Amino acid sequence: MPHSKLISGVRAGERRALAKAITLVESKSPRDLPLATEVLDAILPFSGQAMRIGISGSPGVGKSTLIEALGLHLIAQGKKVAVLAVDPSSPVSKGSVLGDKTRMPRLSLEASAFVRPSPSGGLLGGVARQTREAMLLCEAAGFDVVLVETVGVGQSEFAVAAMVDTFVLLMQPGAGDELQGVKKGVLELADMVVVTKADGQLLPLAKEAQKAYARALSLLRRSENAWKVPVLTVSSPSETGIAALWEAIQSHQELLRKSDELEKRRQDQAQNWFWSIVGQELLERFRQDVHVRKKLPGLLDDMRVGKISVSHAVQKALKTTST
Ligand SMILES: Nc1nc2c(ncn2[C@@H]2O[C@H](COP(=O)(O)OP(=O)(O)OP(=O)(O)O)[C@@H](O)[C@H]2O)c(=O)[nH]1
Ligand SMILES: [Mg+2]
Repeated sequence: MPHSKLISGVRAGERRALAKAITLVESKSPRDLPLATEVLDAILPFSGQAMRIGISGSPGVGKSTLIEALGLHLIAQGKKVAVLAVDPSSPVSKGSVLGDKTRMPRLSLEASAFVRPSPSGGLLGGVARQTREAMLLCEAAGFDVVLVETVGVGQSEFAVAAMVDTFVLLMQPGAGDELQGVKKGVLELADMVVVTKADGQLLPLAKEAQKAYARALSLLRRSENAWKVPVLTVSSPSETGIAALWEAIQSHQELLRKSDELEKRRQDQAQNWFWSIVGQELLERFRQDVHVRKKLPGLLDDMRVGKISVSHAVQKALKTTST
């Protein structure tokens, strides 16, 4: 497909063009980079109008089931919903979060939904960057809401929080030690906390967890704005709490928009991405540099046996680069 057709196809909301454009920005081939860059630049003026929402939580907490329920709720309101995933831990072929479509069987079939699995392989930085670019493409294709699912392993919550407006953290119902599984710093990222599986035998535990998180959050200081992080409960299969969750997301977005914080948040995020990509690329160039590759093993050996200090080894390595 010539790139002008690809761009106009994305703009017209054609799924095939959108899928192709996403594949292009996911490509690891240097040959595709100029075209990918051109497409991204062309669609950029038409991006930005969607609500960007991150959905995170530990494996099996109920992210996909909740996204399916929330997505269907939004489609019933006439919205177009895109779902993307950041999951560097499992290649798509092994059936990752979204690769396994059965997890969102109904949403995947909807004409107003676009469900895209995580790009396969690669390091978190690369996967997250491709997801962010896919998000821009979905916006240019006219999607009103972009939901980004990420499993709470490694640093992926941080990567997703850095590309969305509203970051939703899902928690399991559990007795007593609910807070144990929460990674340090992740609770601080949350714009809202949702306790899942608030049904059947788990309902009392979910209510207990809700109170515990509300207590924990009241002890956290968040200075940025007047937003008070709500703690909600949902039961996705019965859609209980889904409408309330959507209302909370809308309230958060309204607050961001009213205070001009949305614009600022997105600008800051773009700048942070810039530096993070510069960092990744420089590191990669350094690693690939012919001189570095020749000298590095010896340098590292000297450093390991204590012949030279770490900082001396760093200075020497940086001096060997050809750039
Ligand atoms: N009872 C009940 N079960 C749920 C609910 N939400 C999810 N489940 C079940 O929990 C299991 C995991 O749900 P998923 O939605 O796949 O969880 P996930 O967080 O997307 O999992 P990963 O993507 O593998 O990390 C499935 O068996 C769901 O049927 C809920 O609200 N109530
Ligand atoms: Mg999932």
